[in-house]
Amino acid sequence: MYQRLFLFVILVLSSVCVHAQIIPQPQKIVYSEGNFIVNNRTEVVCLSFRIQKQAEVLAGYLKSYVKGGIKTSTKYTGKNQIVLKENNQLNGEEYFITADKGVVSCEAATPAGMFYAVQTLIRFFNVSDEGLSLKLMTMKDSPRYSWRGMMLDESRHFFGKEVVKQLLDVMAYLKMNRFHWHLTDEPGWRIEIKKYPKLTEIGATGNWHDRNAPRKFYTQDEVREIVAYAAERHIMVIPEIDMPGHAIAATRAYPELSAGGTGRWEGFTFHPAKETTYRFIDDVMTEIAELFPSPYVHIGGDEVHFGNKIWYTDPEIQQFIKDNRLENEIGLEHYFIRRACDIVNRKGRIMIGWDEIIASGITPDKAVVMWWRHDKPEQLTAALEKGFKVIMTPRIPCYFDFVQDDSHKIGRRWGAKFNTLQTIYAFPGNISSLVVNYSDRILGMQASLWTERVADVKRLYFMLFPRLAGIAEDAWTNPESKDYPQFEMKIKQFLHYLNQKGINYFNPFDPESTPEPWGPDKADVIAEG
Ligand code: TNX
Repeated sequence: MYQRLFLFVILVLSSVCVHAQIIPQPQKIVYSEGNFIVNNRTEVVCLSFRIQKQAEVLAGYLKSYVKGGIKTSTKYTGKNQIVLKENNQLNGEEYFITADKGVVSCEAATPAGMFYAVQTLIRFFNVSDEGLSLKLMTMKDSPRYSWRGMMLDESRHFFGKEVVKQLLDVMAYLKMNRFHWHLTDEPGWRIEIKKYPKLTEIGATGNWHDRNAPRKFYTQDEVREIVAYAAERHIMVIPEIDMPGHAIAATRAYPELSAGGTGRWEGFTFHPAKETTYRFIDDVMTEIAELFPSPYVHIGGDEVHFGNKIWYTDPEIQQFIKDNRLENEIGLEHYFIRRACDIVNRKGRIMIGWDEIIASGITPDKAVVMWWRHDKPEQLTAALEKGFKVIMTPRIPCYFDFVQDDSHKIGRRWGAKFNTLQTIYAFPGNISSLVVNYSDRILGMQASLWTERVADVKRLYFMLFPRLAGIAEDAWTNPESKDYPQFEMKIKQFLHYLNQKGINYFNPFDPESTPEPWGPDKADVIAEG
């Protein structure tokens, strides 16, 4: 008797798990009684060439579970079939799945939508000794936001192609679709530019911890390989070439492009008053535009005031401000951004910049704003009110170089604030009125991982996981379909997935089981505001 009861409880529990197994949570699922059983007479039917690849992915998956294999067909019979069909009524990434006893159908308007449908379907099959089955249901799903991103800083530390590919795999698993690649900054320039070979001959040496670390960068072939790998997973790669500040790696390679300066800030900015600088940017952008099909190119634009002291005294720069009636150094900074924007636009791309660009005089048709200063919500308001499209990545809670547990010693804090899985999951609730009022201007959000204090892969994954799953669900799932206790259950399964892939993570349910990986330097321990 007790045994039966026990079995019953297990069954009920496992069906609860079936309901809760996927991140991000689909917008709507309605289950009904019964199962669709996959056997060796089941056919995968594809009704359109455009989505053929997804049919192959599905058939490939099913084959490994069904003795005697799976058939593919192009004829609809309505009996024991899994049907993939185009439905042009749906939006780009939207998909429907209906499972009844005779037919499972997946519908989407685009290959991206069908990619998500098939990935989802695969994860809803129950695997048992008898084979595969699927609980009967209808699912309607589409993302809340079109920009579901992750930024990786590979200038401070370089991780390389295999790591990036693995990250792209996990992103796709979480239905994330934008990889923002921070490729240049102070320690290293990480992308080959044919016209300026010294950028990587000289500029790629060193990292945040070690000025003399061996050269690390991506060749153009490797960039193409990664862009293609991402595209197969419906992920767009957006390069960032940071300017006019954070330019030390570039100015070390080509001192003639530097504005000068001393000590820590020597070469921090490009020379804003020299035509050669703008010619350089134009040339670099020509190669960037050839390599990246993305409609966007990110030009940074952040934190210029940190390192542009020399602008205030350099006679050539001061003369330039006068000649061009730029008023002051901030006017010059804005002039620089306008020129960069113009160059990017002339390559046929929309510029993205950090939220400093809002006041530069560029118009919303030319650029998109990335809001990062959580302590300046007025920047978000200003961008939206001016009509800019905005991507949200405020430090709190989207910067993953912040610690995720109070016991952690390496990484940032903002006063008492840091970024736990739970605070990430609550986003963007705290700014909801803006988010609602300007919903059509908010492209979405991203996690941004700066790597000053992330020197190796173990620590990289520790900082990213499982928090990235929080951003994935924030960006995909409407608030009314989100549920934190259920999300925590799914995170436990996500940790299993990471285990299988050999990917490191922080376990928020048992912090002691995953001690914080130490950085290479005692100075890594920071608790700054
Ligand atoms: C600010 S965000 C920066 C980065 C740092 C980061 C560290 C931004 C546009 N600039 O250069 O790496 O803080 O959290």
